[in-house]
Amino acid sequence: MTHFRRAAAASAFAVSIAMAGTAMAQTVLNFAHSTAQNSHYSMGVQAFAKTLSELSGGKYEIREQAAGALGGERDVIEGLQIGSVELTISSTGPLGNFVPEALVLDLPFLFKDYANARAVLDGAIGQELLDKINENNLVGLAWSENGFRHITNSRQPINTPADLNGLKIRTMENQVHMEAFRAAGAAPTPMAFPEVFAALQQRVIDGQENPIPVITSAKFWEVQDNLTLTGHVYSPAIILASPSLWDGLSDEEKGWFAEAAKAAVAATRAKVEADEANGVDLLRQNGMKVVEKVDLDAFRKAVSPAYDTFVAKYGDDMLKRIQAAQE
Ligand code: EAX
Repeated sequence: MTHFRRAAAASAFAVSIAMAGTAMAQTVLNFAHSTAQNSHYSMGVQAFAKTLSELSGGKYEIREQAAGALGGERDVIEGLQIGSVELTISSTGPLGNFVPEALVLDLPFLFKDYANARAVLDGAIGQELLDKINENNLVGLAWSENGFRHITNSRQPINTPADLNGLKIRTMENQVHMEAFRAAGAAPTPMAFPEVFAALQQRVIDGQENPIPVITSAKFWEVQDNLTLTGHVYSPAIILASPSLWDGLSDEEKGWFAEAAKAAVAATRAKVEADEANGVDLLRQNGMKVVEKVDLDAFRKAVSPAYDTFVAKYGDDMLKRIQAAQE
């Protein structure tokens, strides 16, 4: 059954409940994401569900669709646009395909640390990008978090960019990331996240890159031997709603969803912090070899052509403003 038919069936489920008995009058909304149950995203969905149920007196119930149950992130975002899915938390990986202005966020080494990234996304620049999202048949509820991305692989420890040479590294479906890894000498292989574990297991690809919360919740130690802590990209996540859901809400209800999104962001960020504190040890305990001392300047230099390509295509206005906001 294709993900669209699955989503359509699930949405029909939401509608049928409402018709079943006016007394119940409950609407069940699908909230999809690509990571495992109880991952950083899942904590956000659970907080969203709790807050929305409380504020709506049980009128709205969230049905978590974890681990790519409704398809990869790009599929789900398309589903939001046609109304077959109601809510998602997604990385910005595929978002640039729908909102090119958001691609700036995927430039490597753009954000200095979590504090700076959160401050920029919670501020005027973050709001401006949410407004751009709202112009593209999507509803941006809030900026959440995926985390700083690191490289794993099953071939060899990666100490320098030269060690990436010829490695087939899975990237998100994101032109900035593909350009960065290509420039660093790897063979970037764009792929939806739900396909990554099997592709690593079957050695179709050698490696991938993700934040610690994703590497741990996906148990990548089962298919990867090496981790290099490059922190090469701060990966935001975005909480999105479908316009067909949003346009049917009253102003009061829109306030409930906004509050629920705030609770979701706080829960996800807290889980990211916990995973950052304990995750590397967990990966080591499960047999991964970890390269911690990384020549970041060498990696910055190796991926810098991605900036040239980006600026040539999209200009440097927003880029300069994000850099200035961190000074
Ligand atoms: O958003 O595709 C990815 O590598 C993402 O980091 C993952 O789906 C979580």
